[in-house]
Amino acid sequence: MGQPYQLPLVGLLLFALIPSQRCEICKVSKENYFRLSPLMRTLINSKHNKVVQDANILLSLRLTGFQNVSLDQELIQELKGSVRKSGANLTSGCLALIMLALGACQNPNKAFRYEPNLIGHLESKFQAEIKNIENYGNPLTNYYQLSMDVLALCLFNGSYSVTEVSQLLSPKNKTYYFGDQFSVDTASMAVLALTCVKNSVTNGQMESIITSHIESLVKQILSEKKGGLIGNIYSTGGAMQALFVSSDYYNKREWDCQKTQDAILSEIPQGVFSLPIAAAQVLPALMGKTYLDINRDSPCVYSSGDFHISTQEPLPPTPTQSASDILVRYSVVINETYSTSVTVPTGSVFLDVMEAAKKINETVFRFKVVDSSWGPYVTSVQGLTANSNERRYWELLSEGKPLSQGVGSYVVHDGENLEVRWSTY
Ligand code: CBY
Repeated sequence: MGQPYQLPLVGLLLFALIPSQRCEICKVSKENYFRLSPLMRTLINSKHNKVVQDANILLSLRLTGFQNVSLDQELIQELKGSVRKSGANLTSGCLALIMLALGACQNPNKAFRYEPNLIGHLESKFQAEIKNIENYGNPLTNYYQLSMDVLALCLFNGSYSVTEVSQLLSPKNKTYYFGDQFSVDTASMAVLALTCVKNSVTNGQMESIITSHIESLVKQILSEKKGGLIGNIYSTGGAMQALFVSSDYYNKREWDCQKTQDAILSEIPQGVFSLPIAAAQVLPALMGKTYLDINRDSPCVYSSGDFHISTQEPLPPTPTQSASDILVRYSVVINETYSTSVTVPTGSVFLDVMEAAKKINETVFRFKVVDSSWGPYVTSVQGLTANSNERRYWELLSEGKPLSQGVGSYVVHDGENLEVRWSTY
């Protein structure tokens, strides 16, 4: 073969190598930091008053190195206060998250780490989760929180049984499914936890069992690729973290990290990360960080220099809404279907539709919500209440498809068919 033919071949070969190289260093470049500004603004301007949300925020800001001393102090005090005041009532995952946030780096001003009794506290909460599985077949909370428990115990030298953890987070059975839907969020958190555990075991047989769990979970996470996203927009950041730490277990051609990053970046201006917890969960992956980077010996870096964030509220989006009303159909599905049509102002959210339906027929459409870090969560409709021991919940759907936002965020459209369905997960 002569020279002229070889050149294009060499070019082709180099081109084929590019994606794998890109994947290793997949983080937003300095020139693109301005695209993260809306996320930063959301984190900084959020009202700091919800424990889970604020633990997510502190963790995210500390991991990404974007932090200022006063906000750091404010969040630390708040989280320490909640542990002291209501520690016993916090869920295991919430406590684990607080530990991850407080332990994410050392505060240079004080020799502060985390409350020493937090580890013991988490160990007993984790045991209570396991007891509940033994008694009722399901954890008190869910496997996402269980994975967070394992991650925190592993990173901070808490005690747990490796054998128990490997059984608990094994990819078989219902652990990773809500109904027939694979939970990318849960699997990603489990990959992080299992990777930490794997790195700490010395028993070769145990290591290979855990490795096979990770391999299988990674395969399933990758099978949820949709365009650039993995699962949905809210699970993609976590999935990226899982794929960062498990690059030995998939072929580089199976995942184009840059494409995933671009897909997320292009959604930021649409306001999809306007909930502080959503912004906090996606940010570490965009900066190339994972929850395994929580390093006990690294100092907290306070550097806002590269970001040039003004904490000013963003300009309100250009009004695209007209003052007109829209008509939607709303159904409550148990065994029977109870339907009605309601008129709500343009720009209304799912919750407004539920309120309007309740006004039409209180008996059929009455409901209760509780506040959560992701906004209002529907606990009961017609007096039927969600229950984690029975894995029962109220599922939200539009045109028969599950929604990826809660009732307080999902903006409804004219002519849409909305549904709350009594489901199992
Ligand atoms: N966090 C947790 O414990 C929550 C873990 C989580 C996997 C979470 C998603 C992922 C995350 N990143 O935080 C999760 N959801 C769980 C475990 C659950 C179940 C809760 C059961 C339990 N006992 O803890 C359950 C019931 C299956 C569930 N989520 C229900 C719902 C629906 C809520 C409807 C209602 N009744 O109000 C809903 C709206 C799905 C639907 N179509 O019905 C839902 N979840 C959604 C959309 C979400 C996403 C929120 C996105 C958003 N912008 O609002 C989510 C990020 C999350 C929160 N759920 Co759940 C998943 C996603 O879409 N990527 C730890 C703790 C310390 O707080």
